[in-house]
Amino acid sequence: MRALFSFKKRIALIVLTVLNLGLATLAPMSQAYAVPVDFETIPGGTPSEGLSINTQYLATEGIAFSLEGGGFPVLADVGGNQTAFAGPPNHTGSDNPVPGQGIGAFFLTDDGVLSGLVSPPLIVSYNTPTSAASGVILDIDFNEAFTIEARDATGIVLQTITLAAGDPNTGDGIATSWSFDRGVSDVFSIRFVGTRTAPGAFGLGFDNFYARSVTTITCRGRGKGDQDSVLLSNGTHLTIQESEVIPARTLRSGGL
Ligand SMILES: [Ca+2]
Ligand SMILES: [Ca+2]
Ligand SMILES: [Ca+2]
Ligand SMILES: [Ca+2]
Repeated sequence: MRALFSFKKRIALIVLTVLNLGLATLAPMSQAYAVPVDFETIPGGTPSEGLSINTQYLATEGIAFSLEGGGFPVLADVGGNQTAFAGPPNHTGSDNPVPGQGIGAFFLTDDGVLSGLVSPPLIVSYNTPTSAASGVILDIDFNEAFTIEARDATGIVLQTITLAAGDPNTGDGIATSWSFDRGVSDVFSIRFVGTRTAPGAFGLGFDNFYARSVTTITCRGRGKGDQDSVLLSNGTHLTIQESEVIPARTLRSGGL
């Protein structure tokens, strides 16, 4: 019997047992799929305002960050110096989201300079392609618009998402969710670019980034000790072993 299972639900039901991959391979992989890149911790470092983010997530997520035209994005801290956006009340706050947006203490911005109406686009590059990604963009207000482009290996745009001020769940200090799930792993990079024509200053706020997602889990076994094959969105196969009897049912696999 075959079924599709939500990875999150499955992870609560099973104990992952690596049968055809080394443990060293699984450890970063399970971490990558279980939690987003939220910049509250940095692999190999400590988060701080202005910290350059480039290849810190290459080993764990298979991604690298850069700015189009050269250089790298930097971390912004909530509060403190204003380097990314003006939040509530009424655009007077310093890099502060509306309470409850799940941003924590740190997020990613562009060049860390809040001035002018343009900023260099953020590029996320993948070492192996993904089919899906999701995250949030902060403080889309005034007449700002963000364009998110999923691109192939040659930079051709495969899919575009546009987030514009005035859309549902946008506004001063709001974290606006975005996601794509193409069903085929053909995305080698994602480009984030924002525009604004209203007087003021433009800056990027980027957080809670799921770089990849499970697309399909094929379950062959139902009984304790049975083995299932898990196909991850990057094309990697994992074999898992049931730790208990799983009732037969079908669930759609959602983006993590
Ligand atoms: Ca964060
Ligand atoms: Ca700050
Ligand atoms: Ca804004
Ligand atoms: Ca604002």
